[in-house]
Amino acid sequence: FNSPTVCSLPRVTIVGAGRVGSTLAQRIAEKNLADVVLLDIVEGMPQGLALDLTEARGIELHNRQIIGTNNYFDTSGSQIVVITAGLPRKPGMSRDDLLKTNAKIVVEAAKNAIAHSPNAIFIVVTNPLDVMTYLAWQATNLPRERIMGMAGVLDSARFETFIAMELGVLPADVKAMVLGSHGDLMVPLSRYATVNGIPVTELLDATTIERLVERTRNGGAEIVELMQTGGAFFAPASATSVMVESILWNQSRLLPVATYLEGEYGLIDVVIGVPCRLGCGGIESVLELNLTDEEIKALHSSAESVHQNIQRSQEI
Ligand code: TXD
Repeated sequence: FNSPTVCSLPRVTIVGAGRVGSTLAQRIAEKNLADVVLLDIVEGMPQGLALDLTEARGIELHNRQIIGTNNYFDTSGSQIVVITAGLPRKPGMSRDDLLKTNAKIVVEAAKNAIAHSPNAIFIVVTNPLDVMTYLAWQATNLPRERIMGMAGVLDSARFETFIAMELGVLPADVKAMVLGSHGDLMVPLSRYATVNGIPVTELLDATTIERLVERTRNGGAEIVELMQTGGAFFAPASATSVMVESILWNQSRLLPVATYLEGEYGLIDVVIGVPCRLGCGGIESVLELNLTDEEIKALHSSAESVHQNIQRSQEI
């Protein structure tokens, strides 16, 4: 045989080859979405993970390339860059406790990655999510369509899971949206949650729904408390892969995405989760839902806490 022709396949770079990053690499490769470059600051680690994932290709029946590296040069020409680099929470820590350390890491990662992939769409995963997305947006100077944060898809999946568990129905039949910041002030929209179109409010009483909302708000901490070392990573990786897929395959899915707001919902110069249509250009549009006064108030206090942390981060 002659050497195979080298074709240009979609490439996704994941900065931070920790638990979320490496699981995401596995999801992207095994779903056949793109070739993956896994980058980490720890020498040898991303290379080892990439080799391990590569050795599973024959069994998992895919042929995606997975590269491990410590050098941004190897990330060149990526269509999507996902930033998961940073520290995760320890028991008792809030996401905001990570602010200082992770701000430095994310800004540096975003600047390095954009220098090598000037046309990429960025998805930030590192906590505190909304602030990190804002800082990455500032550091890259990208239009808001091309830089976003993942949290709402995960928080919604958690809410859907708890509803499905309560009702004993298939999780995929439950649809819900959680807006706002990724933290205690997130805004699960119970009145829009359905089981195959039937409003959850018809199926569960208000006290039960409130209990499930509380569990959703506490979803990340519940796992941190159980695991004691690090936080959730399987569902976060799945949630991120859905956003990657919607962008690469131009699916135009309507998902809760952390985005820079320019007046929508009466909010300016802040990043929080709202429904966005995700396609090959990134965020194709931001949907302004009709919210009740109470929901708007909750969204605004969520935004206010992000705003305060953005201010704190600028003082660092
Ligand atoms: O919903 C969400 N957005 C989240 C966010 C859901 C789950 C996890 N969330 C956050 O993602 C979590 O709070 C952390 O801030 C990140 C990554 O979580 P993960 O659990 O993957 O943390 P790990 O396993 O510690 O991995 C972090 C990796 C680790 O391998 C470090 O060596 C690497 O990041 N790291 C770096 N890579 C490149 N460059 C720099 N500077 C760097 N610093 C650390």
